Amino acid sequence: MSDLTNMIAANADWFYLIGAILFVLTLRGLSSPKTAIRGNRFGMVAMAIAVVTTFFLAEGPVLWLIIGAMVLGALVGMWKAKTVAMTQMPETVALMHSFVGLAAVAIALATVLHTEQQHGAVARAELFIGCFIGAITFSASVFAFGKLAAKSWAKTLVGGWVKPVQAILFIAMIGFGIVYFMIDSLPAFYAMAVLAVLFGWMWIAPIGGGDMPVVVSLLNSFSGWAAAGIGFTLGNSMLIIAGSLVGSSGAILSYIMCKAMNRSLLNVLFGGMGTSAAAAGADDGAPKTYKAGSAEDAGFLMSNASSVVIVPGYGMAQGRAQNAVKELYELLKEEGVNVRFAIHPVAGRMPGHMNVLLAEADVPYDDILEMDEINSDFASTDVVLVIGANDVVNPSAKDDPSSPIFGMPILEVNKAQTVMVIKRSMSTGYAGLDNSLFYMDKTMMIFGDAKKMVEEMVRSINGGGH
Ligand code: TAP
Repeated sequence: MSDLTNMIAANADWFYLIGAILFVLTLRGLSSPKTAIRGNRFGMVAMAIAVVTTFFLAEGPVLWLIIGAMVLGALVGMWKAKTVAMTQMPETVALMHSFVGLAAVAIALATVLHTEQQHGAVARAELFIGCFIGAITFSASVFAFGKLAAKSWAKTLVGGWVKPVQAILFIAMIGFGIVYFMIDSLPAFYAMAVLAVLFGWMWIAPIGGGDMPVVVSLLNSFSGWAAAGIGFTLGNSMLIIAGSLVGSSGAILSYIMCKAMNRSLLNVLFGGMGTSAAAAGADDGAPKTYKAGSAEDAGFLMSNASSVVIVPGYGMAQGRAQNAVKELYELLKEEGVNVRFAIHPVAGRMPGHMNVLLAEADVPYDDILEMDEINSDFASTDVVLVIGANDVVNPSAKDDPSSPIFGMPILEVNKAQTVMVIKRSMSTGYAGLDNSLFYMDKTMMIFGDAKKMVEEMVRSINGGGH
C-alpha cells in the first residue's frame, strides 16, 4: 500500500497532466451531440484520476471522513442522475454550482483558521478572492435553483431600492476584504464572507425567470473560477486547470447566449429583466391579416413536397411534442421527402434545449442542422414547418432596425416557398414581439397545441392513401 502511495505521490504531476488533457477532450466531445457520450466518458475518467491522485497525496488523511464523503456523494449523484427529469436539468445544474461555491468558502475558511501557518500577502489575496467568488456563487446559485424550481422563497425583487442596496453590499464586501488583506483580521474575513453571501442573493434576485439560463451559465463560469481559486490555495494544479476550463467555457457560453439573444451580459444582469415583454406586440394599430389552415392541409402539403425543414421552438418543449414530431419526420421520409431540422442556438429556454428533446425522441443527428448550416438552404426549401417557435424566426430581427431584437441572427424561414406555423394563438413569444412572418402571403397558421397538431398531421398523411 505504501509503495502504491509513494508511486502515485511521486508521479502526481503526470496523473494530473493526463487528467487535464482528458478534461480538454471532454469539452471537445461535449461540443457536438454525436460525440457527447464519448466526451462524458473522458470526463468520468479524468475526474476519477483527479480524485484518486489527490486522495493519495493527502497528508495524514482522516480516511473514514474522506471515503465516507466520497461514497455519500457518489450515491446522491447516481440517484439524482437517474431520477432527475430532463425539464429539471437547469435547476439541478444551478444547485450543483452552489455546492462548488460552498466548497470554495469552506476551504477558504479552513485555510484561514489554519493559524499555525502565517498567510503571506499572495495567500491572503487568493483567500479573499476565492472566498468572495465562492460565497457569491453559492447564494446566487441557490436563488437560481429556487427560481427555476418555482419555489415560493425565490421571489424576484423589484423596486428602486434594489440597486443601491446591491451597491452598498458590494462596496462593504470589498472594503472588509481589503481590511483582511491589509491587517490579516479574521473578523473582517468573516464579515466579507457573510456580505458576499448576501450580495450573491441580492444580485440575482431582481433577474426574471426567463433570463435564468444565462445567469446559470454565468454562475457555471463563476463556480469554475472559485474552484481555480481553491486550486491556488491548496497548491493543486489539477483544480486550477479544471476550474479555469469550467470558468472560461461558462463565460464563452454566456457570451454566445447573450449574442444569440442580441443582449449584452450587463443588460441581462443589471437591465431590469423581463421588461422586454412589456414591449409586447407594438404594432401600428392597422388590422393585419393572416391565413389559418388545418393540420390536414399541412399534412397534404408536406407529403407532396420534395423538401421540408422543421423548425422547433419553445412550444415544442412546452407541448412535449418531440415524439409526435419524430413520427412525422419518419413518415415524410418514407414518402420520399427530404426532411431536416433547423436549430437556432437559443430556441427554447436553455442551451441545447431542442437538441436534447430531439435526441430523446431518437431523431438521427445527421438530419439536425445548426442555423449556420441550414440558413442558405431555406430559399430552395418547399415547406418549412415551424413548431412553437416565434422569436427565432422573426424577420424583424433582420429587416427592422427599430425592433428590440434587431441584429439577432435568425433562421431565415421567410425565404422558403411555403411556411406553416403551429402555435395556439397569435400571442407573442419570449421577447414579447409581434412577428411579421405570421402575416406573410406564403404563411399558413395552424392553431392548436403542438403535440395535438403534429399528431393530426401524422394521421392525415397516414390516412391520405400515400
Ligand atoms: P418563443 O419566441 O418564446 O415562442 C414560443 C412560441 O411557442 C410562443 O409564441 C407560443 O405561442 C408557442 N407555444 C407555447 N406553447 C405551445 C404549445 N403547447 N403548442 C404550440 N405552441 C406553443 O420561442 P423560440 O422561438 O424558441 O425562442 C426562444 C426565445 O427564448 C428567444 O427569444 C430567446 O432569446 C429566449 N431565451 C432562450 C434561452 C435559451 S438558452 N434557449 C434562454 C433565455 C431566453 P402561443 O402561446 O400562441 O401558443
